[in-house]
Amino acid sequence: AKRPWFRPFDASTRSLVFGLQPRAIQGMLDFDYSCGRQTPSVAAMIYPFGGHHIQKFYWGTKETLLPVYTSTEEAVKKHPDADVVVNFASSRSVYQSTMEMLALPQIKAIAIIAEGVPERYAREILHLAEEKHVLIIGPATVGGIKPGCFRIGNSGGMMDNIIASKLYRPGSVGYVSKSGGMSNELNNILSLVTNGTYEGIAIGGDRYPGTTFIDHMLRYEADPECKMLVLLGEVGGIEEYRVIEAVKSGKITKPIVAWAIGTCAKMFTTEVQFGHAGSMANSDLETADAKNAAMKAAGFIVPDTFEELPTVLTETYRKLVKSGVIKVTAEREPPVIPMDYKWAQELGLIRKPAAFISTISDERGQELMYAGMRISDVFKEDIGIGGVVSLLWFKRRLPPYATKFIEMVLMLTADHGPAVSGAMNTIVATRAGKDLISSLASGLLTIGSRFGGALDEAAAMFSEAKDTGLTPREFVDQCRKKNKLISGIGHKIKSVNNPDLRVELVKEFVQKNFPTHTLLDYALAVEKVTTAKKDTLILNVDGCIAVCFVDLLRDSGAFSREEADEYIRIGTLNGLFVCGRSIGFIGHHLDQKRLRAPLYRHPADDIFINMQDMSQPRVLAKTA
Ligand code: Q5B
Repeated sequence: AKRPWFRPFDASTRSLVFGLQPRAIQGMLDFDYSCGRQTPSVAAMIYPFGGHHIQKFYWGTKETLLPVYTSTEEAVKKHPDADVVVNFASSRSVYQSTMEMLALPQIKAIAIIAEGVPERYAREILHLAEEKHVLIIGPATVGGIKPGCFRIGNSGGMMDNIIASKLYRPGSVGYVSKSGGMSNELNNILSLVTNGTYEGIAIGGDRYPGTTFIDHMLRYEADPECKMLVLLGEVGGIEEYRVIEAVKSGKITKPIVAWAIGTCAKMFTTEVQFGHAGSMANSDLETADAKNAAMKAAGFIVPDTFEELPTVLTETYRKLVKSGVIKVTAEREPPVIPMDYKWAQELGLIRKPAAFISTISDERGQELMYAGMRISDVFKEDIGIGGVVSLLWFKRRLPPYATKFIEMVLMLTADHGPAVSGAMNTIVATRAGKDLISSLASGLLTIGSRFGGALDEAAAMFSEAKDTGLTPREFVDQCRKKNKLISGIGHKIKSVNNPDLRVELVKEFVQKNFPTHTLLDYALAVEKVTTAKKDTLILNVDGCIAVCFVDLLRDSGAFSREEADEYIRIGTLNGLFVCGRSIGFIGHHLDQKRLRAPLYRHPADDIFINMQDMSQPRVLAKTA
């Protein structure tokens, strides 16, 4: 839409946002929605990295999608209705991106948000923008706001502020200030003592802003909808004097309420630099007092103190209402803007049942916690990996002999050579070119009832047999009758005559350190029966660890009987083998990588291949 020169933003303004600024964009869309706009004021985003994509935003209670382009040129082509860019580029890249924007005739206004833009760059931008008749707001600014129409980035603050200051509909007062924070203050004051803001621009605090007070004051003067002007100047620079000239020469005739901030500078004995780069008086003319006096002398309405600003605003506004310049219209109901879920939750206005419950660790506070224990205490108290397992698996500290036992198990099960199922799988996967995690997973997936994963079933079978009062022989006979192998019994190569020393180490530790080892004793009695049949039917490493762990769960005093039974029932103990053996599998993966081992192909002569010729259609004989 063609807009008059003095009105760069209206209710149909469409903009492009340079930079990924989802929060600011959501704020702009929420503002649009509160104004009753039919189309969002943001048409698209520009982000040079990461390729084309779309991002999702709220539009009222519904959702909408905005495209992200990699160049302003492309965005402009795709959105011929967008003539404003809100440029969130950093101080490093803002020069280049703004110069590119200025080369596109479709762009009529650019807000530059970045702080710390080198003054040389700011002046070059300013020069080219003047040549191209492009309105620049900034740098170092929040932007500005046109109530009921358009909001630049985060101007106006949070939505509750926007609603409280009635920025969802236009008022009659146009203001220009340097600071975004002071703009918010003005929006608030104007909503209380007048019919509100018509347009407000924060030109930014740098020494070379793209547009200055006079540029916006002249626009407001020309805009018939703007009835009253406010100039919030500050110490430093001479821009206020250009507005004074305009008033003196009759270019500006509308009433101006004005104040230059920084009158307190005289209370300091040295020169004062306020928050903005340009807010320092380099001569008497640039002091806030001199400016206030000059503005007053020129006929501006200048209060004696900043605190009196609302009073003079009220008086000026009332006069304009009385004289019929401002027609007071009926207020519309403030719009209801759906509150952002996170914000509402923070304010304690809503609650929602959590989808997940977690009770073992927490990283939300200052320090990571394992079952309520600070990570620093984990190290201070040197609880070791056994202690960490006891916290994260059982949510409690276990006695030292128990954590030592866990550590022993992890160390014992860490590896058993390259020939076992899991190591083989890891090696074959690695040699097929797979990465560490895939190769590890390939090995871990072999852990099951025959290999390494017999602990849980062994714990369940032995404890049930013992609890139901079966003698070891009755237990073995019963299993045989049911054609059921006893989990935890038997080994491919270890036997009575070639004992598994890992099992010997576990037995020795448990017999020496555990308060009781009833189930271990029972399992050893079962082993006597099975090895009498075949000497490889020993209590294997899975079985031995499993029964000892049941003894620990039941008799350490750290668990109730119900808890102990539950850990057996829900399947906990295979985790020990998984944990331990992961160390070995990773070792095998790294070993193969180091060896540059090529793709493995199993020799065909090692596979008995028996294939029938099934290539002809099969006709089944008909039965009578
Ligand atoms: N028989 C382990 O089998 C193995 C019997 C049984 C009653 C049994 C087998 C078994 C239960 C599962 C188990 C964990 C498959 C093993 C581990 C980690 C490892 C591995 C490593 C590491 C071995 C011969 C005769 C037959 C069978 C009978 C066998 N097992 N009777 N209860 N449990 N065990 N797995 O040697 O009359 O001749 O027909 O499944 O606990 O995985 O190092 O390699 O650290 O990596 O092939 O230590 O015992 O024996 O199947 O030829 O059977 O004994 O019925 O009787 P084998 P088979 P019959 S530790």
